[in-house]
Amino acid sequence: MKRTSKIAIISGIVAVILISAALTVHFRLSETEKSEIASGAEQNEKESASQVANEIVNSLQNKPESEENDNAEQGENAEQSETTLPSYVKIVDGVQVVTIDAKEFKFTPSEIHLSAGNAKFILINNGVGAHELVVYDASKKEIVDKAELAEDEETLMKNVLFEIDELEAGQSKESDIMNLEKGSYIIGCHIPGHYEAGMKGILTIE
Ligand SMILES: [Cu+2]
Repeated sequence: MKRTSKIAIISGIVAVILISAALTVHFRLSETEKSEIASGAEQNEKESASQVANEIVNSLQNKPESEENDNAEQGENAEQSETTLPSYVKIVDGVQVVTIDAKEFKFTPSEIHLSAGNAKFILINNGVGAHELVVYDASKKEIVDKAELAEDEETLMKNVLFEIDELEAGQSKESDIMNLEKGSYIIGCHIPGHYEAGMKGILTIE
């Protein structure tokens, strides 16, 4: 083989190596770019998803986002109520759903805080005997107590905000959805002796 053809072959090989190296670098770069673009898009998606979530939470609380931004104090309050939403409350389709556990002789929770508006209650009897839930305005305690003693059902019905009737052990029952107004209410189990034994609590609607 002539020297010139050897040089031509070697330089041909070198050229192929250089071109393939250049192509590899280019390909890897574009892969990196692609994944960068992809992760950027993912981030955007995540951001818009959390924005949507915030909007839903805001609409549930009937607090427009602009109002929150206009007033720093109000924004702070909104944040506080979000972070302190008690474990016994779940928001389902804009309704506050409160789950109360009843057993001898205690309601859990016994101090309930809700916002005015739609709410429903689920009573679960985790005790061994029967229990019930009666809710009435705190100012009507005397009337309700007297009516209880006298077994005056009519007066009771008039003065009670709502009740979930006697449940046997292991049963649970939910109330209707009610539009609750601000106020202080008493919750109690009115099966004889239960209220006195500690089956009572307060419901504050703000
Ligand atoms: Cu009871």
